[in-house]
Amino acid sequence: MAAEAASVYPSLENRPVKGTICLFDVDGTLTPARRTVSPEMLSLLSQLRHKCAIGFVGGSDLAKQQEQLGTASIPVTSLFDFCFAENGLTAYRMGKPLSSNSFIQWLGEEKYQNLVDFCLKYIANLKLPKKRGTFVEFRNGMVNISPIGRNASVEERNEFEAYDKVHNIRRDMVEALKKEFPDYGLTYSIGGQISFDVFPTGWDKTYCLQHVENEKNISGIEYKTIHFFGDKSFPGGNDYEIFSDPRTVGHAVNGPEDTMKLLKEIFQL
Ligand code: M1P
Repeated sequence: MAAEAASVYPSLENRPVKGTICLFDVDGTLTPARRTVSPEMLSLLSQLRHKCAIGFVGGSDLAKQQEQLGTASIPVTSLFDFCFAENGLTAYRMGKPLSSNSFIQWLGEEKYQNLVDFCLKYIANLKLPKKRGTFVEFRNGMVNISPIGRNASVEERNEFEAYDKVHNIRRDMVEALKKEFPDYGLTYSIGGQISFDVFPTGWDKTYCLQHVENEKNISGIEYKTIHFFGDKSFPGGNDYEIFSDPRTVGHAVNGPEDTMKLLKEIFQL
């Protein structure tokens, strides 16, 4: 998608398929896991943006989505009409920020420290083929916990993922957390390869839909058809809630190629 193309999209009110928006998960849907988007995908998204509104909704923070979807000279916020990082807790509409929310504000310092201390002790007692660094990543809207550590290389990630499939490290840790903090109102989501996300119940990807619904108060557009594309749309996956939400038309995909195939079929691109 050429940088200059961003300026020639019709305004949201003037898109041919006006009441429709397509929302995409990022990892495994627009890009291969943790990798960058292909030129083919960007070109298809650009074509789609001439027809209807487009947005992404990712679990990671905006910096990571910038790495995966944008370039040094192209901000990711110019490539989509709506950018929902951290499930929409950090949100942009037409390149401008919308109201944001934070996990620490919601949970409070004391409970947060109880949670982190428990996780670090639990991980200290785990025996794994490898441990690296950054076991807890504090984000605006959630905390991300990784038993191997977020500094793992791509190879180490793949190794952990395979190990976890057999030994259920993440599943067991999530069960232990649920047991320890039953009254914290938290949801645990195993979305990627090496970690799981912890956030207030209801702050899953459906959180971003309030911004989509609020569009009627901004431009007057009511998005009656909200397509969602995600590769983790199965129960327990981090796309499941928005995929199965009655407000969306959910599409389960098995990678970027599959997403492109579906888009071509649905929108005759
Ligand atoms: O978008 C899916 C997940 O991607 C990453 O997971 P992992 O590092 O385990 O592969 C994380 O950014 C996670 O928060 C996110 O849900």
